[in-house]
Amino acid sequence: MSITKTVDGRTGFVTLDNPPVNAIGQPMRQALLDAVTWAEQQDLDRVIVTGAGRAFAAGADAREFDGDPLEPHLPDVLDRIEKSFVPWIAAINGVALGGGAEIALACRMRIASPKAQIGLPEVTLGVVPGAGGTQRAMRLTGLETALEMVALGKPLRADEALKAGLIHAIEDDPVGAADMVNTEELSCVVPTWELPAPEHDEGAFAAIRETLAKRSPGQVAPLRAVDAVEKGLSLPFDEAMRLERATFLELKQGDQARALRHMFFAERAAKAPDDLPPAPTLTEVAVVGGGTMGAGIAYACLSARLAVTLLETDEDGVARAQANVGKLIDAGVSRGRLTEEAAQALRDRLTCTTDYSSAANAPLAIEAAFEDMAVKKEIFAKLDAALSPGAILATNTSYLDVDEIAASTKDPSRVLGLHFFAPAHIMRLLEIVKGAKTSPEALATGYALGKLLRKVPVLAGVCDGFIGNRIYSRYREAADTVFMDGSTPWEIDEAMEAFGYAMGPYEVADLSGLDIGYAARRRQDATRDPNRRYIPIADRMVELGKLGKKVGAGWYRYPGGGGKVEDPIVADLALEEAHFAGIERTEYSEDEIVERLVLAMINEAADVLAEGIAQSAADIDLVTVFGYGFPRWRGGLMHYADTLGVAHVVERITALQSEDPVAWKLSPVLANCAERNVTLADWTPA
Ligand code: T1G
Repeated sequence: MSITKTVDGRTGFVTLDNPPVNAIGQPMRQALLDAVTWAEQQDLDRVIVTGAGRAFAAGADAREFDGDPLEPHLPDVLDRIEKSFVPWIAAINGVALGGGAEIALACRMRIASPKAQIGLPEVTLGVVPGAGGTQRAMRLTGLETALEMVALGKPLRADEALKAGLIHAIEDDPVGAADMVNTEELSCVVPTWELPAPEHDEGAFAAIRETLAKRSPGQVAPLRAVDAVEKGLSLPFDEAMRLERATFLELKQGDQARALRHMFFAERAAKAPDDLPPAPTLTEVAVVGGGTMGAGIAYACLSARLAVTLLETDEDGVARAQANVGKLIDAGVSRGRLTEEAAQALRDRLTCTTDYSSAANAPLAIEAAFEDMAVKKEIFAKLDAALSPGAILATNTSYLDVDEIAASTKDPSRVLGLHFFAPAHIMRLLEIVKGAKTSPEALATGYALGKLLRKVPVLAGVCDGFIGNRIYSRYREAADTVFMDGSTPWEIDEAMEAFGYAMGPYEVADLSGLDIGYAARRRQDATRDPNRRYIPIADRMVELGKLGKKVGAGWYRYPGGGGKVEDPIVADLALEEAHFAGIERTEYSEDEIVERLVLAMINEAADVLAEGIAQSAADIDLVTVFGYGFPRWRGGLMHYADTLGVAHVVERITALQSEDPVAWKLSPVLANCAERNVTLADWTPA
């Protein structure tokens, strides 16, 4: 299916019909082109184009972008529509994005339903609009709105689009309204391409480029979209269209577009495995622990319309839990995300209590208590006693052994890990940790919750740190090694921010607290390889009470006012420790810092794959981007490794072995991929 065509009187109706969101592939482009000729043979005074189902059109079919462009090309189709003697009206019934919006912009008129959205999000896929978005939008809305649309990719709601001049009207029935437009009036509407381009405005271009420098450093497409608009101001329309198209074709083959397309589809592929039993319908859950994580999880569940019984150990805990969730609800209201009525509905669905029997009917309980095995076992024993034998019991632990917790319950098959990331109601990643005895039903319940909360679910096996924290621990170790051997936290953070992280590892550690890493290292003392180099600086920081921003000083000092300053004591610590260790410190370049930290993560991630802790390289990409801030426009850690080339990665890690053969022991998966000349994306256990 691609479009359906009907005639009623002198009105032709064209419906874009390619479920689920009318992506515009080659068949639809051909059918649209044919429909223009068809319409010209029907004695019509208009064609109304609309979308079947919930969308008008989601844009060009991004699955075609890896291959050569297939005719007819969308700009040519839209040129035919725009210049036909039968005027087309877009009845925008839902989202009109990318090429979908461009179809609408090429129509003579645009009438949208109140819930419609119109946007040019191509930059989120690493490209620019390729069918007139950079040239037509500005002719309708003026420069500032058009620049924001093409460079930031944020869609306009119908009311915003009307105000901006992008559409002519908002109607509950856009198709019916389009059919009622006075023919005379319709014939007087100037085709978009004939409208004058706006005057050049230095300030507008400077402003958007300044915004991009802050919001999307390193990303190419937004800047090129702005360039296409700017160049279009002084070119004939057709020439400007050719320049836009050339930019689109160039970018779609580039690393950043490939990376962003990879993330787009990987995120949508993150679903419950087909072989799991049908997901249960969840209407209520129990959450144990009303601290930061528990309150965040409870708020996320309340926001997904679940009833929540939040269990605490005593009345003080109950009051604290109530207050923590209440704060999140109030913040939702103050930020305009929740009406007071909606907020009250959340409050009405929340029960905070010490009485576990209140949760007797909950099909799922999520434990989010203190990270101590004894505490967790005690909680699971109480859940075992209070909930039904079929209830699924989940722990939010970020590193403790899920199998050990499961073994303490009557039926370990009901136990799994649901590892949320702080803030739990905002971070999209959810690691679904499968214990040795976790049943398919338990996993199906975990995925069902993840879907309800609109999380990105990733299946993880049991090991210290599962997927994300295990890779992150190696990242931190590599950073401390570079620090010990020559760089400063400031230099390391700057290097990783230049690579694309919003924040470097030292600033992140100051935010989360150095005591967390300290506890992790103490936990690993008993099992750490005695031959593995150990960097003691972070321990000394904790022993000095430098726990991070929460105490005003960690790797940096926070003298108030929001900024951070380097702390000479920290640099002295490194010098002292390096002296004790007899190390000749090195001045690492930014590239050398990035290479060491990223290769360390790639090597560890390859071992995570080798051990079956992660199911695929794409899953590791989801974890690193949605849980740890790896730059999305690099496609996630393993996609980035494939961009570097596995052979190059192996060669560089091998070279680093001369510095430390233990830390740089090459993962067998990397060796295997290099040997078989396969990408990490395509790696499967032999
Ligand atoms: N191409 C291919 N498949 C697409 C697609 C697209 N543009 N958009 C969605 N899908 C698939 C998606 O993979 C999923 O597949 C299913 O549709 C439902 O999507 C020339 C060059 C429209 C807001 O960037 O933002 O036009 O998993 O789960 O949550 O200038 O999809 O079911 O197999 O996301 O309701 C520009 C991308 C393209 C918009 C709906 N357009 N899509 O969200 O459903 S470039 C975009 C979205 C372009 C032109 C340029 C969302 C949505 P599956 P979904 P949803």
